[in-house]
Amino acid sequence: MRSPRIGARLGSGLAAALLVATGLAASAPTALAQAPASAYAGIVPAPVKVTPNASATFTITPATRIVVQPGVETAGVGSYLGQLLRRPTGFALPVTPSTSAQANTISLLLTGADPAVGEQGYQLDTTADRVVIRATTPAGLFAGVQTLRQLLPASAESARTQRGPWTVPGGSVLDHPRFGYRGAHLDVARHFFPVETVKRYIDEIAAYKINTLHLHLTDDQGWRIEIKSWPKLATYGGSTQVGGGPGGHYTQEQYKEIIAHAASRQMTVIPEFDMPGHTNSALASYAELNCDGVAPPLRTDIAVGYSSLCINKDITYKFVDDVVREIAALTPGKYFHLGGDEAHATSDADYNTFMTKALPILAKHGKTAMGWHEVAKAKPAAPTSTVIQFWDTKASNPAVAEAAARGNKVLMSPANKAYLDMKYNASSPLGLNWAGYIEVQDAYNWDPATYAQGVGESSVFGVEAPLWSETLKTLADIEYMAFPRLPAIAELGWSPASSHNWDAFKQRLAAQGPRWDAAGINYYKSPQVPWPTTNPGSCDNPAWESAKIYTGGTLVSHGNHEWRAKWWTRGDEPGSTGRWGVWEDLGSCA
Ligand code: TNX
Repeated sequence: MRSPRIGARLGSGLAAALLVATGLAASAPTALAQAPASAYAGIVPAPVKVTPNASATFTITPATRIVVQPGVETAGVGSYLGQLLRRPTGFALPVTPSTSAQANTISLLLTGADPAVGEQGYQLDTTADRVVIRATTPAGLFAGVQTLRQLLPASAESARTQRGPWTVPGGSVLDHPRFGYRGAHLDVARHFFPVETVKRYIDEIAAYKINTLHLHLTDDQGWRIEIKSWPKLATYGGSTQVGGGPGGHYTQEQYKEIIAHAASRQMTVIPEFDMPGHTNSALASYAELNCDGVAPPLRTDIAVGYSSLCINKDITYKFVDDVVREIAALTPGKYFHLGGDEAHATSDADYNTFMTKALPILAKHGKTAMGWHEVAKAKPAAPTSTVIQFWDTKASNPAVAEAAARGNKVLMSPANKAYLDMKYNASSPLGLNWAGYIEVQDAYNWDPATYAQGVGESSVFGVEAPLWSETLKTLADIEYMAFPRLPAIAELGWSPASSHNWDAFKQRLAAQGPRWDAAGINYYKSPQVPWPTTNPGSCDNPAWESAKIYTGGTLVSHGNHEWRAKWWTRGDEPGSTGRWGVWEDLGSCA
């Protein structure tokens, strides 16, 4: 897996990636050969256009300042950039408002951007004495900041002060997304995740220009948010989870905290309340929601399709109205997801009745509906404003094609490509496999605009990577399933279709590995990706050897990091079991 020739292979791969990303013709090999193994060629998602300038390098020093266009929103992006860079550099990096770029600054400006950047794109120019990011919106500046991060050494991702130097290679980027919506979904119902875990996941996916977090807040096994008018939903319905653990729920204050954190990462939260199926936790909490007036027991198994709200009771719609009213009032985003999937315990006629009554409740509270693709079958048809989330494993789904023909937009999450909870292969320790195994190349090799029959580019709302949590209990578990596949889906959502190329992508992905190592992200080291070779012995410790026995407290170097054995270990590769595994990551050696 780790051959000494990887360095050489990486060099040529980077040149190939550069070729794709810049759109240069294959007839310019000399120019490419002269280009350094440029950080510009390693950016994920691939930018629309990069133009490295090997003769200039900007270096962040203790005197560097961050300049922001006057205004609160831009100041927010500036202070975020400051937070990112202060920890590894140890520099002060003050943020000062000004309308122009100055020497020894990183400037975030809302003026002068190439109009091609649109609402979410940016332009980044690095010369010897400054970095200037220009955009038309704070979201664009934020995207530019994510690109800048990837131009810095990997150790810039460390939470502890590192040595530097903090160089940004000279060059320019002009960039804008293919789709306006690039989402990640997180199931906090099957296993509950605390606020800090959700915030950390937001931070990790924002780095790949994901701009929407779809929170799956309710399911059979748990109701995860306080509803003041129906308090038992959270206190009882949220009191367990898959496997029988204690579960948990967010207070409305905590939900607002998640939304505010997402907003500071230019990300919108879409709440999902899955109905009329996937509702056992609600039915267990309130007997009156059941047709027979009897509350079922809480469930901690992973079966699906057995629960349904009682379609012909008025109280069901009072319940829907109360939930939507309370949550809509706390949710700044336009969209509200009503689930609608796998309602196998609801007859088609009842399903239609439910959607006919429930969808207008969303509109009444000022929200536009999203639903899993079963919603496309509802009769009368859901309004054309309803976004249909495609999760099929088959390319042919006539109901979705008909909805697209009526004018509904379709969010692409095919389960056999984009589901981050599917195992990578038969030996993956986590995940399910009902939609197949999804290696990194499978997650990457599809086109959102041609995948589903009858759903062309103009019908595609965007892409989303769902992460269901039946088998996932911790942040490390989430990270292991999301990385490296989430960046693959993020690239499908952001990068031009013309840049799509697995051989180039895997090289760019490889360049992310040291960043995840430095950040302490627990990723799957797919054998499909030529991760850079390690740099043994660059710390003042012996290199880790897989055959050796180590006792607790021993220090080794591995993957350009320093590690301390937490207890007796043999054969456990540092980093392979997560941040708090057998080895403690003491940080990058850089
Ligand atoms: C199907 S996809 C589901 C979820 C499960 C998931 C597991 C969809 C809309 N429903 O309830 O958690 O499979 O992969």
